[in-house]
Amino acid sequence: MATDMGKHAIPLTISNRLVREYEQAGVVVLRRVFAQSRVNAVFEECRANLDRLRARNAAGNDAVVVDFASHCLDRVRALCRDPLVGKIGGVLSRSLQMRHLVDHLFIKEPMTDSATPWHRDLPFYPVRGEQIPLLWIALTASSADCGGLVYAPGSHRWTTPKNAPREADKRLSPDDFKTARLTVFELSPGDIVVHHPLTAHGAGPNRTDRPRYGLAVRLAGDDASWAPRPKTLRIPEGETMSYKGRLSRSGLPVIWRARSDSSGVTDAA
Ligand SMILES: O=C(O)CCC(=O)C(=O)O
Repeated sequence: MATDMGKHAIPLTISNRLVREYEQAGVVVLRRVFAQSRVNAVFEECRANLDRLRARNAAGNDAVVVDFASHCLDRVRALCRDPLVGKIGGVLSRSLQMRHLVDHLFIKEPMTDSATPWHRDLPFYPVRGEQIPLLWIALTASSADCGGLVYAPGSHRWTTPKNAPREADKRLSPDDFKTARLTVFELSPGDIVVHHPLTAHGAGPNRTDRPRYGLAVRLAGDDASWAPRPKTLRIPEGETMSYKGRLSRSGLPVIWRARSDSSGVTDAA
């Protein structure tokens, strides 16, 4: 008799409806995935290490962007590699496993002037594929007034010559959005927005007296292959790989496998 030895249920139900919404809009939100107490502890860890994080700031302006905060902060690493994170990315992108590719901590302290320019993520990645979702985990409340992410739903499917993603066109022009319907999600700590690697997004400044912290966890699934190009993100775990190598040859950790997760996808709304 077959047994489920080695399997365990990850306590989160993701509906087929949400999977279809992700496929159509290229962006969805999941509410209260992580307990506020856990997310607050991650926020406190970041706050306590703010000077160290500022020293690694890749933003070049008054926002703080830290590549691989998971390499230096324990609670951040545990959150990035939580199987729940992998499951969300895996189920939504219909991948049977998920690797932790890279993470970025995005900090906008009160009265941060800098906006995040409109862009798509895929041209910045040294990988190719469709199953490369990003989970943006709200560590604080986030909304339009404090620099919450703004999305152009459906933009991952733009295929007209003007809007087609071009290698050289990492930054998108405001003209690309003239006819787009834009969405900003009001997020509480522990909520997660998931977007497709070609969904166009940006974020405004933080004009409030509240900090806005978000942890962007980038995942790589079954169809992701290694494709480093000039001016893409540096991912140390992939550097020994040959061009177009399978990610199974990289040191990138697998954080979720469908076959070890006994909970399924449900048709519940
Ligand atoms: O949080 C932000 O301001 C920007 C996040 C972003 O653009 C990304 O994760 O790709």
